[in-house]
Amino acid sequence: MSDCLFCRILAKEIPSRKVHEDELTYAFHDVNPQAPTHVLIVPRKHLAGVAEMDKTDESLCGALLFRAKEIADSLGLTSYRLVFNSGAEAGQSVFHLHLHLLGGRRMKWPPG
Ligand code: DGP
Repeated sequence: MSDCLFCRILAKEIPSRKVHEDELTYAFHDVNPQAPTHVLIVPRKHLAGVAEMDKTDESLCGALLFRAKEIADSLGLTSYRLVFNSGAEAGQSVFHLHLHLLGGRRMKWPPG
């Protein structure tokens, strides 16, 4: 989608700091990090968010989660938080499905 920010990052029209890529996913550092490590894992397929997934996206969802675990391992993180913001009221600002991987500092719970 030409008007989607993360599709444009995937197309390399907008630069990003790559962490990992494979046939299904692309991972890069968040431009506005909320922790010493803040990586976004996105599917190459455009989906607006969690709410737009359907049954056919079940394995893609698993791939995002497993990729996050592999990236955390590769970065030496033993404690980290994984977040999907779903919908504007939950804090979603970019409407291309993405998983936040945050680590490197103590985090509060509940997040607020
Ligand atoms: P969310 O609020 O859950 O939709 O998260 C979107 C994240 O995307 C937010 O943490 C900031 C990040 N972000 C927005 N624009 C850019 C960009 O151009 N480059 C990168 N690397 N990250 C971006």
